[in-house]
Amino acid sequence: MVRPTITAFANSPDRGRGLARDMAVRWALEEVGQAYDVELLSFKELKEPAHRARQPFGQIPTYQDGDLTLFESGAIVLRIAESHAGLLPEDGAARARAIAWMFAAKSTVEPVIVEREAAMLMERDKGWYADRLPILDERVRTRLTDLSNRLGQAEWLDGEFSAGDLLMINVLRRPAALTAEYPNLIAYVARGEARPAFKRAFQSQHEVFVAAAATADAQ
Ligand code: GTB
Repeated sequence: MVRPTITAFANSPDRGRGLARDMAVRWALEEVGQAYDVELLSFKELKEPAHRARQPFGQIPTYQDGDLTLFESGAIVLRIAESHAGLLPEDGAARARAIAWMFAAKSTVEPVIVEREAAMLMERDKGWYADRLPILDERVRTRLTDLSNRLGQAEWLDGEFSAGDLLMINVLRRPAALTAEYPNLIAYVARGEARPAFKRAFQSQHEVFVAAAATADAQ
């Protein structure tokens, strides 16, 4: 059987912390027990026509499985979850709710965190930064307070662990997420990170960083 191939950074700026979006795809593949190959790409290769043919925006991750080529980490995780058992409930209504949490992670929670992160990385030296950062902080807190209230002391967002939890936990792991202000969200992320599949995914992306660092040292 042909294994799917994903793409990831050859030199991830996160230095092996599992913050780039291939992490969610790796974690999903590990959860369902699907072996996979990884094609590592330089920043130059990302923007070349061969990669843009599979990812129009010149980004990672992508997913190739037989004739199917996909981009967008959320769509890839959904495809993995739909084509394997283990990441979406069998019951139709529960399945739809789990998919709603996937969309919530990617379109309701992630954008405010990414906006804050982008400002912290790229606007620090701008005159407006000191005024803008508290506004972005509050937007993140608005989302996380609601998420924290909904999760309460539950283990996962809606019953069993699902692809919705997987994507949400990936989003909450971003350093700009302010997750540290919410004890139940800290515990939720820790439960995700304790899963053997998460650990395997983390380890495999971390090994890419270790190997790249060793090569750089040898040069
Ligand atoms: N919506 C797309 C998806 O979910 O697949 C977004 C994909 C995306 O943003 N990919 C980024 C990329 O390829 C890598 S993950 N960027 C290169 C480019 O746009 O030229 C974003 C990311 C990058 C670095 C860190 N980090 O260093 O901590 C974290 C997250």
